[in-house]
Amino acid sequence: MYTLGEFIIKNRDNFLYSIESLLRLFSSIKLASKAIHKEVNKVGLTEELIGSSGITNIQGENQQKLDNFAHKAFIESFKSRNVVCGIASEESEDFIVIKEKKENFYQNQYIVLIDPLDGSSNIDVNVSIGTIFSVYLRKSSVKMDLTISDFLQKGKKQILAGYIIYGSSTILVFTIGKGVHGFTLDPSVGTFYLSHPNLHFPKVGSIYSINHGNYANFSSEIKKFIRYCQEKKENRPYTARYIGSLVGDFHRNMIKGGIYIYPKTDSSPNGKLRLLYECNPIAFLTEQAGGKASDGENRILDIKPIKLHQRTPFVCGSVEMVSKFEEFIANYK
Ligand code: P6P
Repeated sequence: MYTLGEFIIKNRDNFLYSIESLLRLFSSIKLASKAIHKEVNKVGLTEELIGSSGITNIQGENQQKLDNFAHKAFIESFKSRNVVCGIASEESEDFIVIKEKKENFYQNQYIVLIDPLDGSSNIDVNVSIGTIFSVYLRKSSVKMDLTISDFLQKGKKQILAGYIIYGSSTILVFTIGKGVHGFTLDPSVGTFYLSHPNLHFPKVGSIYSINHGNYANFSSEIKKFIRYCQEKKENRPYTARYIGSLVGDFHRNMIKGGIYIYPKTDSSPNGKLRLLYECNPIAFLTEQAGGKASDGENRILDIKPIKLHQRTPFVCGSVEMVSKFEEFIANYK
């Protein structure tokens, strides 16, 4: 079985940039994800990382202690590997500049946008949660200071995207634009091994993921699509599966076939999910796995970001299911 490092070296020709810098990026991601894995697996045993931190984050959400731990773990690990020049995190209002050590002045070309711990309301109830990350090359000259435009790049400019799912096992899933591959952590040796090569969405599936609790707030076309999923016809009714953790719902749907929808609602007119560090990386993975990702009308990876924490309606999954959803949006608008 290939380790993550062996896999990257074996497929080095697939990466357009320095393989050393890619290995450094992954070294940072692995280091932080192992630290989070360790805490997630025993969160019920110590008071120190369970429950709320008492802080309301930039999203106006009640930050969990483990959110803060995960945020710090990634910041520190990217700093220590000296490969990233800037980070935008769900847990911080502004982007974070990482001062480059002179000896690597030309190494630190990478911009990371991250949701350090997505689905954290599930931490205390032992349901899968995840980290989602998105990587770009900086746009501004290395001789200049970073600017917000380094972070507000279209999703189609991503060079690397992925997630770590902390569930019954800890799996790192990523793409560099040459397919989607999953690596499972063997905690006994602290190594990620290739376990899911070339992950691919089935063209059509039988799972739909949406929060039915918002039904009263959905537009008429969303309600019609839900009723379509539920009617007895062809390969329907679909099965409803929604765990309140994007990474968990996405990972299952990519393997089994399905569609995940977080549309706009009365209370969230732009949807809930954030474009830069949730929808763009998941959309890159979706397309690389043969699926489709949009806001119901526009391809996610083509959306020009305006603000760091902007939200967007989001649908992703098996091509035929997403296309049918988009048909409902177009026909009943
Ligand atoms: P709701 C978690 O907060 C998250 O960002 C996604 O991981 C998840 O799919 C969604 O929000 C759940 O939101 O409103 O259905 O509880």
